[in-house]
Amino acid sequence: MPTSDAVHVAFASSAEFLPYCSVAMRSCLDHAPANTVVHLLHDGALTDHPRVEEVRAMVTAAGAELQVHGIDRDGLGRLPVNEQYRPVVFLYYLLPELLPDVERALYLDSDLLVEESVAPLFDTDLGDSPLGAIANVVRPEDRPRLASLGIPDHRRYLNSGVLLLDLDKWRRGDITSKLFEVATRRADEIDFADQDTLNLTLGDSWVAMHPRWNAQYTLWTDPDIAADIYGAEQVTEALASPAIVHFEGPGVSKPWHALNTHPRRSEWWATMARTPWAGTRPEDHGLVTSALRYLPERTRLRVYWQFAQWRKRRSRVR
Ligand SMILES: [Mn+2]
Repeated sequence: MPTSDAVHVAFASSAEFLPYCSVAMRSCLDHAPANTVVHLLHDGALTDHPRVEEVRAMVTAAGAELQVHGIDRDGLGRLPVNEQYRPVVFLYYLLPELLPDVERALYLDSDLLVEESVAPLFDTDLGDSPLGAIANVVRPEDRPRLASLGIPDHRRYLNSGVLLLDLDKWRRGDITSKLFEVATRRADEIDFADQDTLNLTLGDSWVAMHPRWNAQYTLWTDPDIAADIYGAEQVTEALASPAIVHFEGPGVSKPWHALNTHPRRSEWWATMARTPWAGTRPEDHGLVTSALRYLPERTRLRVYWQFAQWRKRRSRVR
């Protein structure tokens, strides 16, 4: 089939995240249209990685095609990276040049679970905008930070976990260069790597899509705050039938963590069982987290946090 009619879905992964990325991929393929091309972006860590061929076999068996794109990390310049954000999070910025003949691409994070076909999302009318995205649920305590960055309306701060890129418009507007320029110049102010940079660079020029396409964890934990962003009706719809569940946030927010309690957690593990990483154990699975499961949720997370701090200090001493 001609590549121009294909649905292009891009993921970016480190070696460490490859199992989680493959769950996101697997869930996408479970509902994929026949003409799906999956793109796996990496910063060199997956070159000759023994398990990439297992991922390819999974994608091919689902009737889709896998294209792997290795990017030389020296070419990325000085980026606002830290312990949580590695250069790999910026790789989707390069999609317009990696896929020069492709008109649009969907970028998906590795910490999500796709629940239905992404074809309608891929076909979203973007009008004159270069990007479709879903607003981030910004908690009140996080809003002053956005204001200090120069983002006046927290409802117009996008979450970068699910993005629809009009690659032609990105190429025409040289958006990739602008993003790297902002990321470099404002590196000291930027906390949320690619996401802050995208918001600072694109400002208001993105189309807000329905939150069911990027149903963030905060919909479940803070539905009232989410209603302030999307309206109560969209929150109800997203919670009732999320099309893509996004486990954003650190540590225990991830479904692969031993202390995660998201309602879709077991579905995520059932999907993991159908990847090359079937049989993997939860992160931090052990005596401590097993014991902590008996505590009420609030206490459990506080005690776990103290335990993690203690463990970190101990490992520094050694
Ligand atoms: Mn994410």
